This record gives sequence, C-alpha cells and structure tokens, in this order.
Amino acid sequence: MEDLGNLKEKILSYSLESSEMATSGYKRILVQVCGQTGHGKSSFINSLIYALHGGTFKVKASEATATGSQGGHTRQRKSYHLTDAITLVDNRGFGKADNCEKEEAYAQLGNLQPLDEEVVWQNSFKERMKAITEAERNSNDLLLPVFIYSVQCGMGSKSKKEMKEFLKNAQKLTGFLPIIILTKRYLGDVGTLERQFKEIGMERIFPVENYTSEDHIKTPEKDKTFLSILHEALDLVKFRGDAASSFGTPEEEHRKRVQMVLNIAHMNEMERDKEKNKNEWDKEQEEKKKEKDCRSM
Ligand SMILES: Nc1nc2c(ncn2[C@@H]2O[C@H](COP(=O)(O)OP(=O)(O)OP(=O)(O)O)[C@@H](O)[C@H]2O)c(=O)[nH]1
Ligand SMILES: [Mg+2]
Repeated sequence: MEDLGNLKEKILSYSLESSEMATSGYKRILVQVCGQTGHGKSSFINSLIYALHGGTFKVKASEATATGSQGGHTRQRKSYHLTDAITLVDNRGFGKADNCEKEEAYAQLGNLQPLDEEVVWQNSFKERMKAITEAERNSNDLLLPVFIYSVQCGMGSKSKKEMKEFLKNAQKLTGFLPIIILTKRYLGDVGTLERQFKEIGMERIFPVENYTSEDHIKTPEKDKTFLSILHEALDLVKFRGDAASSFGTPEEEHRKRVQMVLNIAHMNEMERDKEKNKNEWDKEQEEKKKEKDCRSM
C-alpha cells in the first residue's frame, strides 16, 4: 500500500483539467454513494472526509441510529465538497427495493434528481416524467457509482439476482462498473459476500469498518483503506478518460440517462397496470360467481 502522505497529496491535487474528460466538457466527479437504508452510506462519506482532511471527527452526513429509522434516515440527496475535483453525494437509500423505489434510485444515480433537496418517491410514470423534465440539473458531472452493502446483512439468492440487475443498470447509466464497499466488516462473513459480488461481475470490492460517532479513533490502516478507495476511484476515471471516445459529451450522456430512466419507469407503469387489471378481473369473476350461486339457491 502506498504511503499515506503520498495518497493524500495525489487525491488533493487531482484535477480533471488535464484529462480527456475535461476536453469533453466534464467539470467535476460526483461520487454517487448509494445502497439500501441503514447500510452505512452517510458513515462512509464521513469516513472519507475524516481520512482525507483529518481534524476532529465530525458527523457531517448525519448517521441513523443503530436500529435504523423507517424509510431511511437520510432523505435528501445531499452533496459534500471533498476536493475541487470531487463531490460526494449521499443519495437517499432504498428500502425493500420495490419498482418505485428502484426507479428513484436510478433517477438519483443518473443525476436526474436535484442535489440537496428532499427525495420523494414518484408513483406514476406521469409524475416521474414531470420530475425529470422539470428538475434543474448539472449535466457536466461525471458520475461514479459507489454501492454500499453491510456485511451484517448477508445476501440470499433473490437479493443477489436483484442486486446484479441494479448494479448492471448502474453501469449502463454512468459508464462505470460500481465500486462495492462492504461496511461493518467484522459483523458477518465478509469472504462469502466478497465472492458473491465477484460472481455477479463486480471487480473492485473493499471491506471497511467506517469511522462512526461511536468509534472514530484514527488508525493508519483505516485511513489508508479510505484513501485507497478514493485513489482507485480516480484511477477508474483516468482509465475511462484514456478511452474518452467511448464516452459521449455530457449532454449526450445526459440524454441517454433520461431515456433509460424513463424506459424503466414506463415498463414499471405497464407492470402496475397489468397487476391492476388482473385484480379487477379476479374481483369481477368472484362477483359473477356469487350472483350465480345466489340465483341457484
Ligand atoms: N460497526 C459499524 N457500524 C457502522 C458502520 N457503518 C455504519 N455503522 C452504523 O450503522 C448505522 C447506520 O449507518 P448510516 O451511515 O446512518 O447508514 P445510511 O446508509 O446512511 O442510512 P440511511 O440514511 O437511513 O439510508 C449507524 O448507527 C452507524 O453508526 C461500520 O462500518 N461498522
Ligand atoms: Mg444516511
């Protein structure tokens, strides 16, 4: 592992200006921290800030209590300036990941939901379309997905399938394979989880123990882990930058993202309609049967 001072210096002095990405019009990297509620997204953001800037530990991104809060503690899509080139985004976490919340997760990941405003789940395609087309947004951001998953939760085969779909869509939306952060690393079987994420095609997987308000005594190993993650993130950007021709301009990428999220929203709307029609048909059949039974009495 690289020397701590070196790592810090590299991250602090990193600038998009000299890269191909800047020539294409990208102005900053948005590290899009996402995942289910209570898995440690806000704590991960606090840990990155603390490892890079030091000082006294501050809970900048407010943490949930250990038992969690229904609907998630962080309800805004909140941004934190880390360096001139990097902004961290604490996206609203999703719960059981029904279609509507998943759709919202994609809208946040695609930067189609304004920063620093309350995130509200939209229930219909019409509302979704209105929110996406009306929201003011910055399409000059390069979006880098970071997916947070707690080791404490383990992963069943159903969630593994859902996770794969979500992470692959995240890759299509942003152009980057998500970086996986396994939080609460001592609270479960980290080896198995790491293997499961590899099996669904993930490459960069980092087990961490976040700095939290309960436990934030600095250690060189912890600092190195968080700084190395940032360093790897910049490395990914550099790699994609070297192949910038495979990336569209910020405007083209933005339009692609709008289309993709609206497509997902449309499919979900059709599924909801199908379900509604089926329920109505079932109800009608039941009423008809009751009527028939009455007449034959
Ligand atoms: N032991 C341990 N506890 C952690 C770790 N990360 C977070 N926690 C604790 O887990 C709880 C939830 O963490 P948060 O960072 O608030 O989780 P979140 O994903 O932001 O939650 P929402 O905002 O509700 O979506 C808090 O009590 C944290 O102190 C970790 O790596 N290890
Ligand atoms: Mg939070």
